Amino acid sequence: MATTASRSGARTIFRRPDSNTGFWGWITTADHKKIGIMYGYTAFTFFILGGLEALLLRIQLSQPDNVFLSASEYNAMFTMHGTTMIFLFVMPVSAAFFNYLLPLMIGARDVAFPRMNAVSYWIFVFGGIFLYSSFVFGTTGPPEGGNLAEVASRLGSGPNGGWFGYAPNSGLRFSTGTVMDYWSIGLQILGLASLISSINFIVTVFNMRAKGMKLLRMPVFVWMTTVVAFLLLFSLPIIAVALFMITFDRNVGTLFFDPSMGGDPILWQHFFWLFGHPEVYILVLPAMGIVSEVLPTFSRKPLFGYPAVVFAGAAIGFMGFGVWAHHMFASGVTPITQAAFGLSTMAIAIPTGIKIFNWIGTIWGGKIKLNTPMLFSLGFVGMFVIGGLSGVTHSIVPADWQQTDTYYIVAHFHYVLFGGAIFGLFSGLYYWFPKLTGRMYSETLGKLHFWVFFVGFNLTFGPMHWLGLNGMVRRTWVYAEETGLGPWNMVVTIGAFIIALGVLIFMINWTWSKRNGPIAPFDPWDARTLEWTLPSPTPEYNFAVNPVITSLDDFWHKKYSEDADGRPVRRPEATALLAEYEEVGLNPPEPIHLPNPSYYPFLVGVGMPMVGYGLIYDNTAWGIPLLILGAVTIVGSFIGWGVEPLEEPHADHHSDEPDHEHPGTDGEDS
Ligand code: HEM
Ligand SMILES: [Cu+2]
Repeated sequence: MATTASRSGARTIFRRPDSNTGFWGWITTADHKKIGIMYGYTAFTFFILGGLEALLLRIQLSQPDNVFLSASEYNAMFTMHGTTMIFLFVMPVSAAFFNYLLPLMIGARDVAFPRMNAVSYWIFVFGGIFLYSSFVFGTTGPPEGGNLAEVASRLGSGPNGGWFGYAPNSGLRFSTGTVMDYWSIGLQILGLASLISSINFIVTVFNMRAKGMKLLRMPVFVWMTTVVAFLLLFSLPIIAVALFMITFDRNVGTLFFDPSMGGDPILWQHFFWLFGHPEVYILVLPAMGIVSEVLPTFSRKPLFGYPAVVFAGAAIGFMGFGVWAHHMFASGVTPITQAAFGLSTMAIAIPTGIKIFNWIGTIWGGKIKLNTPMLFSLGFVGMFVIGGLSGVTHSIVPADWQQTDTYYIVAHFHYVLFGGAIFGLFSGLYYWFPKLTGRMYSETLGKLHFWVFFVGFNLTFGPMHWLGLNGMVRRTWVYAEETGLGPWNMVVTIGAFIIALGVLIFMINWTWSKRNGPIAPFDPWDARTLEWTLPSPTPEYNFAVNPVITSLDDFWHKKYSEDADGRPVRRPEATALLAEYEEVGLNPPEPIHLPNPSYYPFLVGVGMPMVGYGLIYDNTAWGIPLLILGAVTIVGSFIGWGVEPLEEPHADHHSDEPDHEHPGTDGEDS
């Protein structure tokens, strides 16, 4: 049975939370699955917000000379739409997948640092709330010395400098209100959350794998998670530095990015894109990992060229750090720079092409089952190819001069991020739904969702290609009737509402099936990875007995052998094996230690916005006190956490022996 915490009392500041259930059970949990679920729901809430912002943008652009949104409202909407989708949806929902699945797929009981994992989540939550509180408290101001009276509604009081926050617009000279402080400090907080979890995932992958799971026996999803964690580890410090500099420029009077005082706004662009391009792979590699699990399962074949897919993923991650200036071809960088970055950008298409080739090889000749996860994965491959090809057109420098800052670019990156990342992530949501909830989703609604998405998506983002090539500029709230861009813009807006309908269908399916769907078996898809050997929903302790792995796709090989032509033949003993998994999985032979809940991760999160508000309002009487209180909360929580043992001594089962089969599960502290 799972550990229930005993009280320690003596050494800790608070009485230790001792319940794994109810409201406080969620707030204080250190269970990677619960944290993953909370990540998922929180991220999805932000997806709805980012989507509503997109719909407002599209209503405004549906006809020429529209007056639905003011310019300042439009600026806040597109900035927060982009910022939300990237930092508050795709990144955290990927973290949700990592959290829930990574330990299950490598045969571990939790991540390496369970409470640190909770810290990441709570910092993310409070960072997101802080960023969005700009709509409540933020102020926009006219440029310094400008006489334009700024009449901003609350809707226009979000950050408004674009998701890339280009200097000098984001500096104090052109943005005298507080909204860009919310942006720069908010992203700093969110970055911290991702940085902490990246370290956690790297340590987990390298130390917590089940016996026999060599690196090249890890599922591709785990591999892509690892690559993403390294990308985060190396790219987030770059934007952290840049955000510190802009925060200092705005609040302390430094002049890093102010050209009139010898600063350099182009420096901001280098910093931002040196982070920003790897970030694109951070967004899309998790989806590539998901697709690499789904395609083989529903093609009933092994992944074609596993080592090539893994290697290509790592190569994409590595090369992703050498292409950033392709975002700056129009900023006046030298011809040599343009040539070099044009070439490196073309080169990155090679490992990407390898992956696509391998996915097609996987489907080729397979016994394909077209249910919902498979449809979304196939959609991913198709849409991602379109986005990738238009991406290659940007690598040709003179062509990019025409395309940059037009809707052609907007079309391109939505094909990659929506057609790619989002389709892949939805594929994963359906695929692992049974493991998560213990029930099956409605296949009819799932397929309907896919087709509505597919049609809506292409109606929305397809026409943006020719709108852009016909001169429709990005980040502009109106266009004139004479441009003739009106009709296609109406089509785009209708498409956006069709996408919204798809999201609605998904939500209905999810909430209904979670309670009323048919009970899910252990292994509904006849899959290949370790999580499918576990009961659905996954029990708190994950593995009743630590698994031992002898090959890639170990579970599959236990169920299937091959005939002379290489076709899979079900082993006669497979049925008995599954029954045994069921029997053991639900009845662990020995009691299992689990990390105990803790208040401190939550409190670390609470401290973050206090510091943020303190920094912004340091000129008021309460600013500095709040900042100090926030800092004390954070540091105090870390100290409290430091003296609190990960696992309380357990009454009925206690062993000081480390678990040799599974180093790290016992005694490892965070
Ligand atoms: C619901 C479907 C979506 C619609 C209708 C939509 C619409 C738009 C539009 C019209 C713009 C351009 C605004 C402008 O330049 O004036 C935009 C920008 C952007 N979108 Fe989306 N979008 C959607 C989903 C997504 C998703 C899923 C992501 C990311 C995963 C995303 C990321 C971005 C980014 C990064 C920008 C750039 C913002 C900026 O220039 O600062 N969008 N979107
Ligand atoms: Cu790029």
